Amino acid sequence: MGVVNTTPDSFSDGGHYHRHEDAVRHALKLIEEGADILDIGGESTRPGADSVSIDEEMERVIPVIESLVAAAEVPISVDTSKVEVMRAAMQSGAAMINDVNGLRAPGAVAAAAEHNAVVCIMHMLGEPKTMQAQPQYEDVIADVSHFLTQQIDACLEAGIPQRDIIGDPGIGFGKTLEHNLALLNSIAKIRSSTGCEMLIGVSRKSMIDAILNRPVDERLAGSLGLAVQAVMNGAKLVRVHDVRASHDAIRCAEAVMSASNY
Ligand code: 8Y7
Repeated sequence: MGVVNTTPDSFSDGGHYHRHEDAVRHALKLIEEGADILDIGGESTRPGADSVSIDEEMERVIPVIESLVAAAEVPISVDTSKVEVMRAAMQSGAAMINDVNGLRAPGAVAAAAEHNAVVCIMHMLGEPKTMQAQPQYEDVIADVSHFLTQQIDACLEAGIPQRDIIGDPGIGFGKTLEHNLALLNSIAKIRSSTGCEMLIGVSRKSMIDAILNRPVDERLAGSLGLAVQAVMNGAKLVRVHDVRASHDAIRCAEAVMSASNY
């Protein structure tokens, strides 16, 4: 899954892709680089970020989605927590809803079901504004699995088929480094306890800084190591900024994983 930001304040793209044409051009480049899905977002969810209005988010993402649905052959995902944006995106031809809020907004599950969306339910402790202030868990693996199971059950009840539901432990969303490492080391366990395929987002995240002490523009090698590890631990999808490098790293790791033993 390639990340397409339409946010002027996105921390990792420095706001270069906030204009419509730039976002579309960037998205098409990510497809050439090997992206199987594009994730279009209009609200920064970095720690401490302010939220944007419905109108502002619509203006950012909907024209980009419309252009990409017309120009691209891969499914388009909308990265939003707002029901209005979900609905507009699906009406514009998006196939998937990626919600860092785990479809907790009133009406979100129903909107996804009505539009036959594929959904990614992500776990987040608290809200982007405050989530990194002393996150605490009884048992991070059990707590995250429990939340995902609850939201997955709501989706199933609303008629979304199991195969269209993806889970995500939400790396960096209300988690310490130790929480993130434990979750990444337990992808297979979370997958089997929820019954869903897993999506993992680690690209350029601050946990790499916490391990290696690297600024955001020097986290590619760390991102690739974590992405390969996530796939080896059972992740089905990885959400990345650097599509070509991630594609190559993962394809090579997969070639070894699928080889026979002599
Ligand atoms: C994730 C995500 C972000 C993630 C899913 C960033 C929108 C922060 N991270 N969605 N979104 N999983 N499903 O660093 O880990 O890209 S935004």
